[in-house]
Amino acid sequence: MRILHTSDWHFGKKAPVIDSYERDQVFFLEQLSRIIERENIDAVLCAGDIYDSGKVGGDAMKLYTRAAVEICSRLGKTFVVTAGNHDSPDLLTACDELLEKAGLYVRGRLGSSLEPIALGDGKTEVYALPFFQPGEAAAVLENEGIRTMTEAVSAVLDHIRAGWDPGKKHILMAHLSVSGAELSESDRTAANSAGEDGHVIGGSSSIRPELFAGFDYVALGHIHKPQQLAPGVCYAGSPVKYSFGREEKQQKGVWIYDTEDDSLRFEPLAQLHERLSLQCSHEEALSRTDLDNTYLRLELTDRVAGMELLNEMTERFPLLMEFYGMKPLGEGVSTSLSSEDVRTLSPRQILGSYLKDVYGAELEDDLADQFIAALELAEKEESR
Ligand SMILES: [Mn+2]
Repeated sequence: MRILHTSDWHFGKKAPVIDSYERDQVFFLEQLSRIIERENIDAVLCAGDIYDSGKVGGDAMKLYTRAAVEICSRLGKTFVVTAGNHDSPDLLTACDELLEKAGLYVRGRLGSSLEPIALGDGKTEVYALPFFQPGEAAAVLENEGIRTMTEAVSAVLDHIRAGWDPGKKHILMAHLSVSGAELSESDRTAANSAGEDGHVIGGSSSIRPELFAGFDYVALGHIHKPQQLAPGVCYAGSPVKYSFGREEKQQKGVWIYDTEDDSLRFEPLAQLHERLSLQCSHEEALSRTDLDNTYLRLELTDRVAGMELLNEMTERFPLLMEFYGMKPLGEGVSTSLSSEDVRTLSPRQILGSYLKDVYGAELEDDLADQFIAALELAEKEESR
């Protein structure tokens, strides 16, 4: 059996400027179909966070439906989906018994996921764990001693291993933070467990890769950077670059695991839009003509941010998602204006002196004009 492992699609995720990442996600689904056909994949596993939230709109649901119909109906493959922390288990598991007849297996809660899903070769079993809390494990396993997440995962895996047929291949799906995993800025929830170096903290109470001993392959979701933590223990990561920072340079992709020879391969995914954080002068920014198709975070190092400048940059870079002007000179820098100056100088002179002291910048005419206009408007409002 050839298994394709993906996760963290985050359909319905909102985006600045472009509203949603739908076009990027469609671009991913098209690549996914081609990979499934070309690589003779038998089963596709998506380890949680199909949706970005439990309250997604119709467009996101259509996209998921499109993926499921493509994989199960047109391509005739098995598709296993688990609920991540962003998903609504109830939304995902609607009509689940009917869907199984079509090859789509959905697991939303821990209780129903402890029984394996038998794949077509009769020799491979998938244990598809959704995101869960220690309390759920304590209730399902009737073990009140379970308090922490590590105890919960450990008890659930012991329970599974105690009941399985040792003659078969065992694949685990899970949606959680495993120690040592490298995080990205779009890992909103997992970031709570991050150390200063941007990795999930290890230690005695953390979920270590060794906990998964005995499974032939572990298909993880939750962390957005694709990575292999230990032999056969992998995060697939999100298929789309959802944040600036570390994620800009990541190679997105899916894992392909073959149960016949235990081989594991990373299949890269292309991006419809690359992402870039650019920190440069106004002049350098204007010289870039290659960024029309790039999600951009721009910081100009020699201009104070104002509406006029923002408008200029927005026109120049259609996919500008974040914009910053120059930063103040440093902590504790303040203006040299005296109270006498404030009384005697004109508003334009006061602003000019402030920008020079705090930013080291010259006052430009357009910014001064906007400032004066705003001031006059405020005065008019006040005198009404
Ligand atoms: Mn996620």
